[in-house]
Amino acid sequence: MKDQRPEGIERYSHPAGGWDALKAVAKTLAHQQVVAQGTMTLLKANQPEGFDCPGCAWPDPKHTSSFEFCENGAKAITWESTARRSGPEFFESHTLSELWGWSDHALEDAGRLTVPLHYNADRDRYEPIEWDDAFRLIARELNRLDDPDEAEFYTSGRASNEAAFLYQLFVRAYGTNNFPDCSNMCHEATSVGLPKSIGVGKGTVTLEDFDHADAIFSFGHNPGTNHPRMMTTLHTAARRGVPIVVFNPLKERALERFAAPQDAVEMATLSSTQIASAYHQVRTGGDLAALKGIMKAVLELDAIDLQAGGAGLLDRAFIAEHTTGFEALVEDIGRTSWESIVSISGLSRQALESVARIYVNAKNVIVCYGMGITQHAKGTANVQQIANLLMLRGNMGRPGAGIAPIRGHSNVQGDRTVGITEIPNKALLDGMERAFGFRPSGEKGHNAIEAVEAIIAGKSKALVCLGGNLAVAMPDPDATFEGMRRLDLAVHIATKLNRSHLLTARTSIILPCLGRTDLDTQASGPQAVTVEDSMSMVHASRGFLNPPGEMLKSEPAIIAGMARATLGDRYGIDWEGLIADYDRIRDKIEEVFPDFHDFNRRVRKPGGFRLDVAASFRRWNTESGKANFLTSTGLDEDPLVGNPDALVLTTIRAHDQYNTTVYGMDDRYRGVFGRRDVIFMNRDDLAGRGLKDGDRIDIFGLAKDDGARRLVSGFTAVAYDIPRGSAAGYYPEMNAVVALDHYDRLSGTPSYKGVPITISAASA
Ligand SMILES: Nc1nc2c(c(=O)[nH]1)N[C@H]1C(S)=C(S)[C@@H](COP(=O)(O)OP(=O)(O)OC[C@H]3O[C@@H](n4cnc5c(=O)[nH]c(N)nc54)[C@H](O)[C@@H]3O)O[C@H]1N2
Ligand SMILES: Nc1nc2c(c(=O)[nH]1)N[C@H]1C(S)=C(S)[C@@H](COP(=O)(O)OP(=O)(O)OC[C@H]3O[C@@H](n4cnc5c(=O)[nH]c(N)nc54)[C@H](O)[C@@H]3O)O[C@H]1N2
Ligand SMILES: [Mo]
Repeated sequence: MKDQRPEGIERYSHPAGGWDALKAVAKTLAHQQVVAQGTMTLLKANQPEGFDCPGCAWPDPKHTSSFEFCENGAKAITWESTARRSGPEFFESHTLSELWGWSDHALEDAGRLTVPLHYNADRDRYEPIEWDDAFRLIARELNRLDDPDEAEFYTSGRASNEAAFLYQLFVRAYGTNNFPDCSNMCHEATSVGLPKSIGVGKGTVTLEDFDHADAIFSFGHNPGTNHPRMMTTLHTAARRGVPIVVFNPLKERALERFAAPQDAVEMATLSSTQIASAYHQVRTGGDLAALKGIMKAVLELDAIDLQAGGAGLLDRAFIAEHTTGFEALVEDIGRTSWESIVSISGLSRQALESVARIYVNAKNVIVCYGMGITQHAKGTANVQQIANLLMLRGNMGRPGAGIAPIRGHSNVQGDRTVGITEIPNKALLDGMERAFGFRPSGEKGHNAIEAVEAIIAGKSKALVCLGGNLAVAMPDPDATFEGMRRLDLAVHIATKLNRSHLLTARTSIILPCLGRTDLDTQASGPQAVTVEDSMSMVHASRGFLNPPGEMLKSEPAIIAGMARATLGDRYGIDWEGLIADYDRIRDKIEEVFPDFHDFNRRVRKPGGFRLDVAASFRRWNTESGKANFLTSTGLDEDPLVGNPDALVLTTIRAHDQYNTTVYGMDDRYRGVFGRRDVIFMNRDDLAGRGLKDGDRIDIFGLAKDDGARRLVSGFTAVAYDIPRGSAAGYYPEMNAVVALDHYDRLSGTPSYKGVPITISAASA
C-alpha cells in the first residue's frame, strides 16, 4: 500500500542535476521574462570578459573555461536581471502596512528598484527623492548623533572589493568600527578559529589541489544547492575513485548521486555518478564528537602500527617541526570516552574507525565544510578540530591536501580582506594612515550580534546597510524588528525590496544600486570591479546589461555620495576622483594592503591572481610561529539542552532560495513542493510524542529564561531520514525560535544549526 504523505511531500528518486536542473532553469527564465537577454547573460557568467556569478564563492577553473552549467547560479543571475521593476508607481500603489503582509518572495519578486526612495510616514509610503537630497538627509542624521559609535554599518557579502573598501574608508573617516557583517553569521568561526590554528582565517587549498587529493571529507555543506559548481569537482574526483566521506544529518541528494548536465553520456542515458563513498548521518551538533572519534581511532591505529614495528601513521616530522600542542591534544582525546563520542555524534565506533582507516590510507586529504560546522555554539572549536585532524598527518600546506571552508556570499571573503572588520589590526591602521594620512580608531566595534543588541537596547540609533536583509537574517525577529523600528535613521543600498526595508525608522531611505550583471559606466568609461573567491583568487567582474533604470548608481558611487555629504572634505579624500576610475580605488587598496601589489596589472590577466595564503606554504603567522593543535574539552555543545524532551533543530536552505531571497516554494531534492512550512523529524521522535507524519505542530525555542516566547506554530511534521534527536527546518522561517543570545562565545556566530526546541501538537 502506498504511504499517504502530507500535501506537497513526495519521494524524489532522481539524482541531483540532470534534466530536472535544465527544466528548472527554463522555468526561472520564463517567470522573470528574460528569455533572450537572460540566456545570453548566463553565457557570460564567470567568463574572462564577463561578470562574476553572484550565486556563490566557489572558484572557477581560472575563469577561462567554457560555460559551466549551474542551475542555482542561473537562478541568481535571472533573479537579478529580471525584466520586472518596482518603480515609483509600485510604491505609490502600496502602503507599507500592506506590503508587510506580503511574503518575502513576493516583495523581491516585485522586481528591481529604480529610484531613490524616502519614507513618508503620513502617507505610509516610500516616495521618490533626488539623490542629493537623500545624501543630505543621511548626512544630517549621521552628523547629529552624539557619537559615531551610535551608528551601525552593515555589509552583505555581495559587495565588490571596491565598494567594500570605500565603505570602510567612509565609516572609519566618520569615526567608528561598527562593522556588522554577514560573515558574522556565516564563517566567522573560520575567521576566528583558523588564525589561532594555522595563522590565517582562510582556506589553504586551491581548485587544483582537488585533482591531487586521495580522499575528500565533507562536513555540513550542501553543494548541490549552495555551491553547485563544486559538483563538477566532486563528480570528477568520484570518477577518479577518490573516497568522498560525508558527515551530514540529512541525506543530501547531490552528495549521494549526481548527473552532470555537461556530461553528454549521463544526460543521454539518464545515468549518474555516485558521489559519497560513505555517508555518515551525524546528529546535529555532533561533529565535535565525530571529529574527536576519528582522531581517537587514528591514534589507536597509529599505536597498533608502532607496536607492530612500523614507523607509525602520523606525520611525526611535520608535528615536530611545524606544530605545538600535540601532547595536549592526545591527552584530551585520551580522556574522551568512546561511549560519549558515540552517544553525542550518533555514529557507531565502527563507522568512525572506518573513516580513520580511509584517512590514514590516503596520502593527501582535503576537508571541506560549511554552515553545518560553523553555525554552532561550538563553531570555532569545530573548525579547530578539523585543522587538528588534518595536521595529524601533515595534511596542511602541501599539494592535494588542506582545509577548505566553503564560503557563502560570492565576495564575503574579499570584503573582509579589504577592511570590513570590527577589530582592525595594526597592519590595517598603518595602511590606512599611509594611504590617506589619518589614523582610524583602533577600538573594537560591533559585530552583527552586538549591533542588533545595541539597536534593541536603543544605544545605536542609525543603521546603514550595504545590501542584505539584516533583520530577517538575524535571530529573534520579534525583538530585532521592534528595535529596528525605533531607529532614527535606516539606509538600505539594495537591488530589490525586502522586509528589512519595511522596518522604518524616523528617517528611512532606500538607495537603488546596480548589480553584478549591470553595465557600470563612470566618468572614465565602463568599469570592472573585483572579487575574491573561497580559494583566495582575486579576479575582475564586468557587467554588461543595460541597467534597470537611469537613476541607479553603482555601490561605490552611492558610498562616495554619502561620504562626501557626511564628511565634507575631511582628510582631503578625493571621492569624485576615486569614482571616476575604479583603477584609482584599486591603487588605494594596494597602498593599504601590500598583498595586492601590482593590483591593476595582475587583475587584468584572465583568471586574476591568488592572494598569499601563508599556511598554504607552511609559513605560520601565529604567535608561536607554528601551527597549533588546539584542544576544546568536552563534547556537549549545549548547556541549554537540559530538557529531556528537547530536540536539536538545524535551520537550512531550500533548493529554491538564496538566503532570505525565496525564489520559489520547492525544495526538489528533498521532495518538498509548493511549501516551506514543514519540519523534518525522525519518525520515532514523532511517535514518542504521540505524533505522526503530516501532523500540524507548534515548535518552541528553548533559551535561557529571558521571558521571551519563541514560537513557530502550525507547521507540518514530515517524517524524514534524520537521526533521532535531530530536526530540520527552513531558514528564515525558523529564525523565530532562535535566541539572539545563543551564539558561539569565541566568534559570535549564531547557533542557527543547533537550536534546542520542543514540539507539541498545534494548538490552533
Ligand atoms: N543557491 C544558493 N546558494 C547559496 C546560498 C543560498 O541560500 N542559496 N547561500 C550562500 C551562503 S551566504 C552560504 S553561507 C552558503 C551556505 O551553504 P551551506 O553551508 O551548504 O548551507 P546550509 O543550507 O545552511 O546547509 C548546511 C548543510 O549542513 C547540514 N547540517 C545541518 N546541521 C548540521 C550539523 O550539525 N552537522 C553537520 N555535519 N551538518 C549539518 C545540512 O543538512 C545542510 O546539508 O551557500 C551560499 N550559496
Ligand atoms: N536561521 C538561519 N539564519 C541564517 C542562516 C542560517 O543558515 N540559518 N545563515 C546566515 C548566513 S550564512 C548569512 S550569509 C546571512 C545572510 O544575510 P544577508 O546577506 O543580509 O541576506 P541576503 O538574503 O543574502 O540579502 C538579500 C538582499 O540583498 C540585496 N541585494 C542582492 N544583490 C545585491 C547587490 O548586488 N547589491 C546590494 N547592495 N544589495 C543586493 C537584495 O535587496 C536582497 O533582498 O543569513 C544568516 N542567517
Ligand atoms: Mo553565508
